This record gives sequence, structure tokens and C-alpha cells, in this order.
Amino acid sequence: MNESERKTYRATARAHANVAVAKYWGKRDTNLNLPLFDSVAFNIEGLVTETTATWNDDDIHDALIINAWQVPPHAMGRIQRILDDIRTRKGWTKRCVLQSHNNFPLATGLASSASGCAAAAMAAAAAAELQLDQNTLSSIARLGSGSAARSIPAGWTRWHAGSLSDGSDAFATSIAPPNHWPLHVFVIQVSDAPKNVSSTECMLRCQKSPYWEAFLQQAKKAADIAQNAILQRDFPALTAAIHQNTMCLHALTMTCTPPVCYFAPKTIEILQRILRLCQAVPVCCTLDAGANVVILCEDTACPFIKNDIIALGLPFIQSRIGSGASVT
Ligand code: 2P0
Repeated sequence: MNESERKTYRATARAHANVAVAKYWGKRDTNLNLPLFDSVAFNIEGLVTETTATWNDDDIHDALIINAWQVPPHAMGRIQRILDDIRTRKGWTKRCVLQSHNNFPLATGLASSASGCAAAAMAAAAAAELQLDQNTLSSIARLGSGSAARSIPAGWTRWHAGSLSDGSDAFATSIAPPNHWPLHVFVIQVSDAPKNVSSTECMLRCQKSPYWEAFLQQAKKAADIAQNAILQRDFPALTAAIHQNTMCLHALTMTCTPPVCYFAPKTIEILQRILRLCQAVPVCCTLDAGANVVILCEDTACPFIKNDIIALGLPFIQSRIGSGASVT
């Protein structure tokens, strides 16, 4: 082995969780995580995964350690697809150790798989000294978890469903930078328990719901509607779009077999309070596949959020629209 092959290939990257205002829910290809339609999301500055990737010739398996917990081999599938892609581009047989730290609970609908796979893709590619453009990195992150494609670009993002069977046109791009619209983001942690049905599994079940076709019709229009509201900084339009899209998604999960209800009692209490508040002040909310609630609001609504929502005493994070993934 020559000297250059012995050198350490290591890099660290960070990525933020993202939450969709027009949701991804359904795949045209399950292996490549290719979506059926476009989705639109924003990154959350305060929810971060930081990952260090080290490529070496000594290990016989790839490894992922999250917050000091070693992920068992049978659960490595998602991350394996990312590392296999990078290995193929390099023509390497090296293995990769990923050491990852999240500053928020895993698998609670806070998109830890999105920030995790985005940080892993960026760190592993940088450690391998690959010069990849943002679209390619977004496609590689997508192999681990569909929504991770949206944690690569900055601010408000759109994940293009694309039409090619190899997925090379199914990446996310930024539609507006973080400072385009200085909204506040509150993440209310209703539960830190892992969700009992994964998004991947629930998406599959939902395609047999009697409401699937109706959902699909709404979801295919949702990205354009949300993008227009964001570009025009039109809060009432964003509120209407995000609430309709969120409710359509959860109505759908509740009508699959067996049904999935991601709400906890406190989720409904917060939802009802926000639905009341939003008639008077610029605030709206959404939920992903979990019990936690993500609230967006303008400055003038912050005191109302503190009085009506934060007063419930649940753990929360107050943040802003986040930046894209970066090598640190
Ligand atoms: C989204 N979610 O747009 C939607 C809304 C949850 C609810 O993308 O199977 O973990 O790995 O591609 O990315 C969560 O799904 O699913 C998700 P896979 P992923 O954010």
C-alpha cells in the first residue's frame, strides 16, 4: 500500500432538520426514494446533526454511531446506500465510520433522519475528497432518506420529483434563502418516544386508503401553492396551504389499514389552540409523522405563542429558518 492510500480521509459536516409545508408522502421508486410529487420545506436552524466521516482500510464493515449508540448492522441499510454510492464514485473498497451527534430526539417526527442522512452524505463525500455539486449531494442524501434531499440546500427548499428512472433529476434546490422571510419557528416537543410506525411503512399503507386518490390530487398542487405563498411572503396564503396539506396527510394516515394516528392528546390541544389563534394573529403549524408540533409565526404573534402554547409547559425550541448543510 503506498503513502497516499494510508492517509486519513476524514471530514465533518453539519445539516439541519427540515419540515415540509407541502409534504412528501409516496414514492415512485422505493429503492431510490424517488417521490411521486414535488415537496416544499424549510430548514430549522436550531435542530442540527453534526457528523464526522472517516474512511479506512482496516474495518470490514461500515459503522454509524449516533450520540454514542452504535447502530446495529441490520439497521444500517439507509446509510449503506449513501456510502455505497460514494464508494462507487471513488472506485474504493474502503469502509467508513460515521460518528454523529443530534441535538434533538431521534424518530419523533423531528426529521432526524433528514438531517442525519444529509450530514452523512456531505461528510462522507468531503472525506473522500469528491468535489460534488449541491444537486448531486442532495440526490445522494435522498438515497438514505427521501426528505434528506431537502436538508442539503439552504432556507426554503423544493424537492423536485423528477422523471428519470435513475433519480438524477430528483434533488432539492433552494427557492429562497433563510433571510428571505424572517419567521420564527417553534418546535413543541409533545413526545420524545419513537414513532410506532415508520414513515416508509406508513406511506406504503396509505396508498391503499380509500382517500389516496383525493390526497394525491391535493398533494400534486401543494408545492406550487406553498412556493408562491413563500415567494410573496403571504402569511395567510401560507397558513391556508400548510393547514390543508397537514390535515390531508393525517386524515390519510388515519384511513389506512391498519390505521396510523400520529397525534398524542397534547398534539390536538396545541392544534386547536393554533387554529383559534391563527384567525387573529400570523401563526400556523404543521406536524410530520409524529406527535410534535412545528409552529411558524411572524414577530407580532410571538407573545401569543408564549401565552397560549409555551404556557402548557412542554419542552420547546425557538428557532429561525435554517441554513443548508456545510462542511465544518
Ligand atoms: C415530509 N415526511 O415531507 C414528510 C411529511 C414525514 C411527513 O418525509 O422513506 O423519513 O426515508 O424516504 O424521508 C418522512 O419521511 O421517508 C417525511 P423515507 P422520510 O417531510
